[in-house]
Amino acid sequence: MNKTSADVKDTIHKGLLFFTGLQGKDGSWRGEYGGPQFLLPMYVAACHIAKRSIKQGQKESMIRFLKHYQNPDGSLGLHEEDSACMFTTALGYVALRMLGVEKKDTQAAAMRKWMHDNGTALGAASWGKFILAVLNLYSYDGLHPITPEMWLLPYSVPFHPGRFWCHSRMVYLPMSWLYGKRAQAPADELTLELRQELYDADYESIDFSKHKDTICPCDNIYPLSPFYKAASKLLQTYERRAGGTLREKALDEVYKQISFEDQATHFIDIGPVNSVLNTLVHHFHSPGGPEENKSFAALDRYLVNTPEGTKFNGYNNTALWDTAFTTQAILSTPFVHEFRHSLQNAFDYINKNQVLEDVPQASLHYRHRSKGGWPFSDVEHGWPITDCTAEGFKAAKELSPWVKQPMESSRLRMAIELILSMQNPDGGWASYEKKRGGDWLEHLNPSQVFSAIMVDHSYVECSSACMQALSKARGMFGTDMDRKIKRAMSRANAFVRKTQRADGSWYGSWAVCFTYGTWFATTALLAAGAKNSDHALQNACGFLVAHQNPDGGWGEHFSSCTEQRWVKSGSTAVQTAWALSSLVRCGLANTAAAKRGATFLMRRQQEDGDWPEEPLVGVFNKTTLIDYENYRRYFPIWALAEWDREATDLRASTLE
Ligand code: LAN
Repeated sequence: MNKTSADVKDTIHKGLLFFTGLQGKDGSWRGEYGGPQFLLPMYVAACHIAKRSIKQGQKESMIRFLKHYQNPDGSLGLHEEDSACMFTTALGYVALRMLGVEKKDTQAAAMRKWMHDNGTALGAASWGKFILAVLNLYSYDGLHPITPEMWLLPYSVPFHPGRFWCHSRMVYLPMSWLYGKRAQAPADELTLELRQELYDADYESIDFSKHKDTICPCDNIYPLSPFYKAASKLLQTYERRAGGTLREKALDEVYKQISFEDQATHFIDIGPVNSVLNTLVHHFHSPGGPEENKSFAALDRYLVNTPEGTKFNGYNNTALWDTAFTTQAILSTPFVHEFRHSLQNAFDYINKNQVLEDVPQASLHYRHRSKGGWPFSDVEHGWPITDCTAEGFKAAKELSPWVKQPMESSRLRMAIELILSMQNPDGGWASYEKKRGGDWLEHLNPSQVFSAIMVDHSYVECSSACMQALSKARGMFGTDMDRKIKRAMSRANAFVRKTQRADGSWYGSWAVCFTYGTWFATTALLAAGAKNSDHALQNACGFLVAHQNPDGGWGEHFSSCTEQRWVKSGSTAVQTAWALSSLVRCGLANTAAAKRGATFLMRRQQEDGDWPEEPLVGVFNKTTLIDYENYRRYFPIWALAEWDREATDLRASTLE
């Protein structure tokens, strides 16, 4: 099919008509955020433990989800596209049974068979064992200790939990309370049945204390380190004697921290896992009390009905992130005027969802400043993130000429001050906070299925977003600020250059993979003033061009993330958009490679203006895919608009 340059604008316009139709009343865009398969089972477990009934229709929809992604061998994966994992299969099986699926159901039977063929639930990764222990389907003796007294250590101790990456910190916090109490649901009839179904020996005869390290090979993605095992031995000795006033004091402190997190986030909590675990803590602390009720009410916000059934989202929503990117995409097109109402509404959302206050007594709760930041979702959630702050700032600032009342300069300034306060000594930016502990802490990672969860360290994506925001803030807030920005930029520039790989690419941590990392990194260097002739940029573009598929698109497989090398796959619109935008920004719009990339994006668009669903591209902790539903919509629009603006030589010619 021959496409002409008029078609590019047509593609962009059709894409915008479709996508602006999906904008919410509050001005935001938000998408499905499923992917991980351990979240819904945890929620169902919490409902079972607290005896919260789930409506019949909802139950059926949850069952549909759990069955939909079952692998042909009967197992469930860690995420929707993953092969077998004992952690999720065991929890998924338990959830199905709790939702009313019978033992003899064909799909349940296939799951059970897979578990039994693969060593039973005794081989589940540690979070699986933990949830089973709370359900009274596993013994606390079979867990590595999660000692709450750790929270009483002085912060100067290099492994104080307050130094952990906030997501791990906030997951192990309620785990330590539940562990310290050995909180366990009373056994009911279903528990007794499940005890027989999950294991191949009589439950009472299993010596769980011998199974701390039992692990199914497919769950042993990151084996426990000898260092962790040695630390666990020490804690086990301690746990034999733990109790009395010290334990009480530790549990009190942990409970205070949990309550603080609930208050600060309106019970949404930082993420899906601690929101379920905090709910369980409240249940065991004051069953049926107001905290338990508020926690359950907040959990509802994570549930989402999809054609594949009810999922439990990986965050309360994706609104700020999606809205900030969509805004920038629209602003890059020639149709800004036509869509200005949509932009005004988007601005209102961004404007309303900036965090304007620090949390009270931040340091007592191991919290960094928040004032001026933007979260991933909304201000109610309230945890600011480096790159969300940066994207929020960029969107808000660039919208200024198009909205009735631009954001006040003092508020934009607050965002820049927050970004500056979060720069790491290595020049980069981490996700939520500054890096608080040494890399050696990763040896204490107990999860077995996630990598790099112990400390928040610098990421090229977060760093790039911050650098882009800083570069746009130049000249806005006076000479003193400009000096600070200049210093920060030069350190950041060095960080980005240092992390470039020998092949010219950058590794991306939060999406698959090198197209994402390279898009951010090249944009960062340009923001820091690099010229197109810069070797780092030329090498990056060389890398991208070398990996273009014959159909003109780019596609890398999820295993690029784990293997840390380009693993080729069929072209996707999202990855093609990242690659194309990188080439255009580096001055290569007028090349055959860019033209072929753009043509691929145009060909891929559906009649209705949307782009077809693609394999998941969001990632966390190297192993788990997560769905950024709207990436396939705004990134192609954005990349095509950038290309259309720059590709002067090709404008008149026909695109094959
Ligand atoms: C997210 C969601 C947003 C994401 C970006 C802002 C896109 C990224 O640029 C930085 C990292 C961040 C904030 C991120 C980190 C990991 C999260 C929080 C998630 C992928 C959403 C869910 C995931 C969380 C860790 C899931 C729970 C699992 C644990 C291992 C604690």
